[in-house]
Amino acid sequence: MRPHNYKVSHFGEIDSTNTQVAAAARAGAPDGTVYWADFQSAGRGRLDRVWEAPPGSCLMASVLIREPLLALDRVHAITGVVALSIIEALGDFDIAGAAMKWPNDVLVGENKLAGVLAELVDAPPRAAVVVGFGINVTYGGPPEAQATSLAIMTGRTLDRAALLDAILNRVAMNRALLRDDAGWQTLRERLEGVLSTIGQEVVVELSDGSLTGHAVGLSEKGYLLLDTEQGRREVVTGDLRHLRSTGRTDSGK
Ligand code: BT5
Repeated sequence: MRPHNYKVSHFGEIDSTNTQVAAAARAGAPDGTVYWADFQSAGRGRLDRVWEAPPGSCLMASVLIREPLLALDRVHAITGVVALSIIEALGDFDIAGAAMKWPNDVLVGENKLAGVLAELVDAPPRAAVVVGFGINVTYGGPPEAQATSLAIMTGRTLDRAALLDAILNRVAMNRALLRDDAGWQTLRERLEGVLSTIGQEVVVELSDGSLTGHAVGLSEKGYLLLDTEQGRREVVTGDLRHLRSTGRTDSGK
């Protein structure tokens, strides 16, 4: 059952649900505005990359989140809230095995099942975040991507509307964890629990070069902690590649 405070609109075709929810946000759309579409003609990933899927093969949706009292340094964790919610919602359908790759992917093994794209919308006085996600239901991803789908994983074709409802329910619960310190600690621990990046040797591409290290956990602020040859570093954002698993340690806690 869908929480009452969502206003959900479905589109056969749209350019990008993120683009259109952002436009709606600038025009004053309320918290909980959700657009989802069968097909996107201009679906977007991060850094001007493309998100693509044939009609009806992928759950593509964007949610408007207005958390006016949220500290600015917690806004980045909305991506994690949604990735965690996707993984938990899959669990509601008895689908296990999905994990989060920092900062915004949901993987099965090393294959990409879903991507999350959170964008800050400048709509003073109530700044808002549009958070979109694409989850491959029957589409196995573009040829150049190392990807998978729920159908490949399970042999089942999930109902996209039912999956959307389950995710929206989880988001409603998990976003509340952002609002106070106890919730924040819980969220950090849950994210550490679903992050397959932790315990891996990784390379992060930063704007000024790359950084190789062992991912050990999330910092107090919710950023990725890497043990590198130059010591422990906190990584705020960047493109990340998993090199190999080195096993989890508790040193990041
Ligand atoms: C992401 O970007 O993974 C975020 C994707 C967010 C898509 C949703 S769909 C609803 C909403 N509206 C939008 O316009 N966007 C959001 P990034 O980490 O930059 O990954 C992008 C890369 O994923 C591409 O360069 C491809 O290699 C790959 N890719 C594209 N389509 C894919 C698919 N269907 N499955 C798996 N990988 C894909």
